[in-house]
Amino acid sequence: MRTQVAIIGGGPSGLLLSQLLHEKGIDTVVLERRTRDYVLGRIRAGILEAGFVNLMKEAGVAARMEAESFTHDGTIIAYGEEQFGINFKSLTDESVVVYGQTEVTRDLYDARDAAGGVVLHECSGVTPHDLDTDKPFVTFLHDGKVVRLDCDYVAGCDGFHGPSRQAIPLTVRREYEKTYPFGWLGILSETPPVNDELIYSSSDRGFALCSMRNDNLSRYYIQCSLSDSPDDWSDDMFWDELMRRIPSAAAESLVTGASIEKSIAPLRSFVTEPMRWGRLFLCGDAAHIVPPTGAKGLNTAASDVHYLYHALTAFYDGGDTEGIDRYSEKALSRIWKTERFSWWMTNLLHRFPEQTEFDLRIQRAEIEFLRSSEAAQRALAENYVGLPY
Ligand code: FAS
Ligand code: PHB
Repeated sequence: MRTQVAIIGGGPSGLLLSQLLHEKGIDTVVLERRTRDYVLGRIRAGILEAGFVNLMKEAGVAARMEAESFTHDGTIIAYGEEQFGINFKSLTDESVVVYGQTEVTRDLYDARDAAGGVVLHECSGVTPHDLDTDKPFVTFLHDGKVVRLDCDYVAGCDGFHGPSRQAIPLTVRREYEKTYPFGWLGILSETPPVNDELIYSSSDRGFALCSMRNDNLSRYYIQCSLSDSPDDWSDDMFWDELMRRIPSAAAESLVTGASIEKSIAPLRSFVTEPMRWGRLFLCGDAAHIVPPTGAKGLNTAASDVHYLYHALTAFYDGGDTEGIDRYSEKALSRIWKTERFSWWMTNLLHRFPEQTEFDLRIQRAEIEFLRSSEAAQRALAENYVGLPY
């Protein structure tokens, strides 16, 4: 087999890159470890920046998103019984879009199918080779056969646990990590959202987030212990705890129901440098992870895709290698800013086991300063709607 760009990973990063390159006549093959149903069964992000939406439009995959998504002009920050709104639209003239990652991934799979794209599922032992030569290739097992895929470039879109990052020698690779002493227990329920905007709530019992997918599909999260498992939490226990962490007015109007998905995600900040080694480019969660507090995971994968898509297009169109040579530097510059914002939002809103009374007073003062300062709200809004690519 041969292609121009071998893409390891059929999640949103890999699929969006494949579709964008296809639009420019650049051939790709996507190698995905899991079945399509498995990939589509993951419930993850829900908030898209305008930059992500524009990339989906550029990829010709935005029709259903534009028909079914919601635009949110702001969000609510709650602390105890207090709450205030942050109006993204008036502060930045930008908004965000509510549309689940599952739907993004489904739309991208459908577009690859419609274009006759090659997306191979249940590929095992995917291994990139000779990345530091001008003849890289990838080997993998598929349908019981060992396959060799020759290519010009390899895009490592294989998430945090994939093989691509490990292919960069430790003598070259630098990793930066911060883990948090808690996770997020999330549920999906076929109930109307408690509010028409998201509620980020900081309470003495811990963080809670009220989000949604549509007007009858809600997504809720509560900060939980890393030793918890979803089975420790019945639906009733979840709803009781959520209601104790949001303002009573919201709790009283909360419509509860059976969970159709329940999972726990650990929180981590992680960046690997560089994001390019020879003919390999890392993209998305393969290179960086953020705590989901700022809704930046999927959106930062999108800016990586933007830089890599333009770099490869410039190379194939006219041999220009400036984008390729500067990919890592440009992607990392934006990545570190989204890491900072996600870290800041997480520290602002969560309870940490080692917090002293002084720390708690400082945390409250930070929230009250945010409430009182247009400049502080504009800083949050600029980051939340998405920093420029
Ligand atoms: P992904 O991990 O989505 O995709 C990588 C793909 O590579 C997967 O399909 C995987 O099966 C495949 N792969 C892995 N190893 C492979 C191998 N050896 N061979 C072939 N394929 C391989 N972000 C938010 O903004 N908000 C959230 O609420 C949120 N919640 C999250 C919850 C969880 C549990 C996780 C893990 C992440 C969450 N994220 C959230 C972040 C998430 O949305 C990511 O940013 C997003 O999935 C990034 O997309 P990809 O880079 O494509 O990585
Ligand atoms: C979600 O709806 O899944 C979601 C929304 C905002 C976040 C994180 C997750 O910050």
